[in-house]
Amino acid sequence: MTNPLRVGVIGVGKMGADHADRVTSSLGGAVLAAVADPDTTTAEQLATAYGVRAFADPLALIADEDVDAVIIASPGFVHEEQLLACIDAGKYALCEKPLTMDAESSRRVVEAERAGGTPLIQVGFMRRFDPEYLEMKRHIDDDDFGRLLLVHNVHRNKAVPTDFLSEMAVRDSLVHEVDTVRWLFGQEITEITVHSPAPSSLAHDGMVDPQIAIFKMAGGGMVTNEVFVNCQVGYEVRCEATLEHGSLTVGLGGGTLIRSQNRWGGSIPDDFRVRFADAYDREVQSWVGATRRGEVVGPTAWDGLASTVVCTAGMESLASGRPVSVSLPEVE
Ligand code: ISE
Repeated sequence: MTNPLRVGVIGVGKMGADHADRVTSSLGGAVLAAVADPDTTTAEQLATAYGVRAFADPLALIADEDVDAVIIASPGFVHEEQLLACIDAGKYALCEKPLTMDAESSRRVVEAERAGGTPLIQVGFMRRFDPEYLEMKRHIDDDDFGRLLLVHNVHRNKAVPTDFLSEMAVRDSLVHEVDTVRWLFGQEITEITVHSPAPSSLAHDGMVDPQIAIFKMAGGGMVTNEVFVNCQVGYEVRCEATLEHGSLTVGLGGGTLIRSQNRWGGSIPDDFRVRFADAYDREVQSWVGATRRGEVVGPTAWDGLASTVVCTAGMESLASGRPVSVSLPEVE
């Protein structure tokens, strides 16, 4: 492909608007062609700001002949329909997580993609593009410190709205740790347990927050995860890997350390769009390059399916308090 990739963005919430901006202002090889959202007022505003077309119907954007490839940043419950339409139209898609809402619908997407004969879908697990995580992965793969034994993750959001349910801490937040450790270990998760400690008084009524999730990996390694989405402090994501001859930590905060007025410290970002801005840029740039070459790189639809299966088991464990075994489905 010699012409720039004409990208359509579906969903004009925070992530969609960020991606539209990214495609327009900071990437090479791509132009924004259109945006789509049933919220036509916001879609029109964004489209006018960038001088592109607005669609009320995401499926019409996917079918449009002047759109080469699609970024899906709509809510998870419409992903299946939109991904199937992309596969039908033979268009590459970068889809924000979760791939879909449950294991069955994720399986349908993977099967449709396989039946079409060409991999087209990348899932938006942006941590795989974060330089610190990439360095950790390189050390593990190069065997610099021996075998990977354990991973400890911390995932904290400053606060979430009152319609953010306990299950969403698994499906929408923990899903990143699920993908990250599958990638770091190069293995599947075979069991998940989600514990419900006494909740923070600042969690809204009925919300289990924080949560502690434990994963067992296929090779016998284990992973601990704290997910705390009303931590009040800011957005903090840390990951520590324990290996035979050392440990590696990601997310300690690499910003400027300020000493002033008898205090010292740095800053903590408000949300993931700031913490992972660079990773998102790299992710979307890599997707644009791969799409122009006719390839999919990074997390695939199968990775999306695997993470959905683990999170579905995680939500079951959250409800029962018991370990739940994970087995990935056969896919045709
Ligand atoms: C949000 O949807 C994300 O994807 C963020 O990366 C995650 O940290 C946050 O907890 C989710 O709610």
